[in-house]
Amino acid sequence: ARIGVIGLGYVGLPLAVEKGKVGFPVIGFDINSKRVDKVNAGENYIGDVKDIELGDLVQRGVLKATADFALLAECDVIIICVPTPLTITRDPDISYIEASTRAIAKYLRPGQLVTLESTTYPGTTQEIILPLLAESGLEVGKDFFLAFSPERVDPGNKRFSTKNTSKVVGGVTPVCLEIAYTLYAQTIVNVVPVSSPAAAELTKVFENTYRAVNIALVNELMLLCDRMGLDIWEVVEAAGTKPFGIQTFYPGPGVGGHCIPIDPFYLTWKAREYDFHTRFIELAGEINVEVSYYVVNRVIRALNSENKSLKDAKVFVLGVAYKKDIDDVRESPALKIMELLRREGATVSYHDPFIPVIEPHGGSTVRLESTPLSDAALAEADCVLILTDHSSVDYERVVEQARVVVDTRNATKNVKKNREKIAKI
Ligand code: SAJ
Repeated sequence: ARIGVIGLGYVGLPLAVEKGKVGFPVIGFDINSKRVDKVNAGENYIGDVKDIELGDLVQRGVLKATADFALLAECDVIIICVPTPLTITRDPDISYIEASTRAIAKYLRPGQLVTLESTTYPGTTQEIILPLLAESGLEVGKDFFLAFSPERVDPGNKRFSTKNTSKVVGGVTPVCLEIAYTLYAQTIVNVVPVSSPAAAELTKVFENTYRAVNIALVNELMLLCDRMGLDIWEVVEAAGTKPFGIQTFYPGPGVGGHCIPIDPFYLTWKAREYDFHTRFIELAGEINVEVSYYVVNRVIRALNSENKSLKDAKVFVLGVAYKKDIDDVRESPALKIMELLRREGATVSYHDPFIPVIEPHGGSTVRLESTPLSDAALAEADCVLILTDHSSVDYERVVEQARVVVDTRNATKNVKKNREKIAKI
């Protein structure tokens, strides 16, 4: 069976390589011609994909990329892995899913299986995709087959890959489920069938909402611990020793990435259609946003201890990626925090080994480049602010050179000397 993957991003490209590696001929579709050219030149741009594997598959003609969606007609299986962001009013933006589906409908032919993998609100497959495909006149479950199966890749996770992460699948009809199940079972160790696409859609949004609310819980405790003079990091670690106990979450400067800050809003948006107000989930979202403002407060307090104010202070941020050892700055709380500091009159620079440049984006028109980590850069800052705890940074040196350090990730936990300089959230 020839497989078509629409969307060659952090989900689609690893998936295309996985399918290619087990022998399926794969066509990758993307509207971004630069990406198409890179893939066809064997040039990898996704951290979780091995350059050599991509290059080999392209070389052997197993995998090719195109922006010509007419080639969808050649595919027996079509997997949609396009982004599902929020609009500026923080409503679900499924325009990429709709555009992909319209392209598929144009070339839909008997025998094709279409599966959606993008994270979205429960009901998308049934209410949006199915009608668009049915316009072709073909009948679902008879002429073509439709399913939803969420991707669960955890960017940068070395232990769990596409292959050994259980795969949940929901089909529009029993035959759709059976065919989708068979497809996934050929390359994934454990496939978990559920009764409908909506059940599979909700499973995924639940998983990420679960993370968001648990992160909000430790963030709220972090705010309380600050007032009680307790160390939240010690408490979280100790609580983690409960047998079969809690999954350990850590406080931070806020939540970033393309999933955790976004997916819960897909659910709360859909819930309103059923006159249901997901208060708990929305409150968690508010707390995860509030902590970014709290970090600014901690910087102000650290500067005050040096008889300095935020105005005209030099703040040197260490780590802007949305989480450690990741080269992705999307929705990173660091962007918001640096903007807030600048608004208060601080001069903000940053160092991040994974993020050489921050292009102007929604929050600010400033284009920033990563400052090389030097003793001078550390010493001349009025405050060093650790927002992401990349493993490659020498925190002993950071604390030694800095005047004062605000650490939002407990990155300095192993630092022995100069601990009086560290303000831990
Ligand atoms: N964060 C905390 N405290 C924590 C955990 C995370 O503040 O205890 C922050 C991180 O710093 C980051 C944000 O939350 O800014 C999201 O981190 P994350 O690791 O939960 O999220 P992603 O988007 O990198 O990956 C997650 C996957 N994470 C894990 O399984 C650990 C998983 O939920 C999904 O497979 C993936 O999103 C997705 O694509 O949906």
